[in-house]
Amino acid sequence: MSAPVLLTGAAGRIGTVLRGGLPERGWALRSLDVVPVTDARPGEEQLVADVTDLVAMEDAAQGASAVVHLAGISGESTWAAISHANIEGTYSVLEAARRAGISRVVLASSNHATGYTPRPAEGLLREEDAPPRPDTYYGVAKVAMEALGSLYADRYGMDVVCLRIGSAFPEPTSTRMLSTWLSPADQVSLVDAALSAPSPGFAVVWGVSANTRSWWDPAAARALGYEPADDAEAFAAALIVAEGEPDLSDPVHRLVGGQYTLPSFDAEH
Ligand code: 15L
Repeated sequence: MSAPVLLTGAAGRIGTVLRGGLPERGWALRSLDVVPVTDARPGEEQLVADVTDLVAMEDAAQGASAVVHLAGISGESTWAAISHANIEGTYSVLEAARRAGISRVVLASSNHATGYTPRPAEGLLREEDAPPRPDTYYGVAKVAMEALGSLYADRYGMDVVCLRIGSAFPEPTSTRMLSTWLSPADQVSLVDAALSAPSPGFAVVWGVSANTRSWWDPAAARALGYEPADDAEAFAAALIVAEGEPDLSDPVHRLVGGQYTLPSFDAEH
């Protein structure tokens, strides 16, 4: 068996999907979370640790071939909580990987790193045309994640792939997600590509399915070898009956971060 990939946040929503799908793509997993994962998959190693504990993470990283870092708070919260779990946590994961001699890290960034970026008047939005423009403290932590990834790639020669994930849910539940959905199968394909791409260096790519209504340029992710299979359009009719056609002058549809950009959006969401 090949050396395992260390998967942080393994008990979470995306972690659970990856634990199901990555082994079928040939990846052995060392699953880590701050809470125990409730089921054991054949061949899977399991660890309980807090990603902000650098000593524990150094131990966890020993002998791993790569890291997929998902752990952290998955939406808006207080500055104290976000800066600890999401910024300190990402630092600790990257530093532990470096000390363990791991040369590839895949980071779960988010569209909210660039949430206030408007939809282009025409054409698709490339990652390079969406520099940091966070919509929340959560988004600020994703900007810090991408910056830390850039530092570790440039300074230490590591391959660091940042996935600006859209809406990773079993199915789209709003008309915004007709553009931003990343299906479970495509979550697996995207991470598989980020782990497999030869020498990506530092890369930032959108994490989105092949949605008919997507306005985020898929070219950079595809260049890694990602081949999305799903399209949220299959859910469009029912969602449009419920919500109406998306109004592109509404910030929810006009800005990358959707409802996170609204003044009324806060840690309660
Ligand atoms: C995210 O980054 C969140 O983790 C998720 O809960 C959704 O809010 C998603 O973005 C989204 O933009 O739909």
